[in-house]
Amino acid sequence: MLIRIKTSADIPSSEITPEHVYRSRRDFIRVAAAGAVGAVAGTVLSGGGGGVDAQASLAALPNAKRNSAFVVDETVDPLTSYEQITTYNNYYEFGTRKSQPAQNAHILKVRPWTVKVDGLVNKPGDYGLEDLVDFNQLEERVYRHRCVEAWSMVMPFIGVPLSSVLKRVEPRPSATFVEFTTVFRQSEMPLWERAGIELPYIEGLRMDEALHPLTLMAVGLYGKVLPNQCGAPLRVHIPWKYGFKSGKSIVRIRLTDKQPLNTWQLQRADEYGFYANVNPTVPHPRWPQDREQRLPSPFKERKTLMFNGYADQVASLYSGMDLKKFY
Ligand SMILES: Nc1nc2c(c(=O)[nH]1)N[C@H]1C(S)=C(S)[C@@H](COP(=O)(O)O)O[C@H]1N2
Ligand SMILES: [Mo]
Repeated sequence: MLIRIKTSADIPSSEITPEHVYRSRRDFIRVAAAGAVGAVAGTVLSGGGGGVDAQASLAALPNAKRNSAFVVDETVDPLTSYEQITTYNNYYEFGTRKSQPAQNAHILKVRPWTVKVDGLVNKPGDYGLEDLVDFNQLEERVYRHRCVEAWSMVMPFIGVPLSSVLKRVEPRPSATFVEFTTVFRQSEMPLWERAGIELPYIEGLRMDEALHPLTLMAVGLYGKVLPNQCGAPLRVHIPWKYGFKSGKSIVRIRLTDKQPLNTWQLQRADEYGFYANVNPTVPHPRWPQDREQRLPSPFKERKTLMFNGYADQVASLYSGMDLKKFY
């Protein structure tokens, strides 16, 4: 335990902004302290074993420089705490309750990691993570993240644009969509049968959405590699879309000329579409979408913005489309 505490407090500093380092240090120290209390009490804090403790030893990504073109006004959108981001998750393969991924996702082996790239692409193959993502070009970006369930967070991700990943594998001109398949290993997912959705989890983007500079392939959070419950080691984040588009722990990228059937659309097509653009004017059939709960607030006191506040950058992708029809 002592060793763990020392490791977690000894966060190597980095080129990330000072407030950020301060904040992540403070959060890690808090997590480490909570872990110590759990150990003293004779239980693992998470109850499911090791989740929170494991985070304390995540590798730092010290070379990621903050890209000031992709940040938020933190006076309006303060960063959500590391603790909040990593203990309130949707990752149904590890349990459908928000607290369960933090307890169970550590079982997933994320190293080594291979991503199969196939379909309409000039350089198909099985790529190691480092062959797909240039770890010398990592950027830190602060993105809003809004779930279709109407809660939201503000997350300091580290990653590279998806466009840089696609450039390496050379999509053919005929490729008009990208499909992501996420990891499905029953032996490492004790609760998979209770997920209630088809697995593996599948998501997709139209090619112009995939190539949009906002679309991020994330490998890190708060200066360190992604914790498993947040989608380690590779997760896509499309900040103007509902969170379910952000496939976690991606193992396959397929280029295609047909619109992929994403998991939630397959599950309930009348409730979840392919586009899933954040849109306060189009209610979900069972609840409105015009307000949101910015965690940890328990209230929906914030107005949801069109395209989650990214309308200036992305509205043109959808000009002429009926967004009530293409929800
Ligand atoms: N493989 C997989 N990816 C997934 C999910 C999931 O259940 N399985 N949930 C999605 C949903 S609904 C949301 S809101 C986000 C949640 O990301 P977070 O836990 O980092 O907030 O992950 C998305 N990616
Ligand atoms: Mo979600």
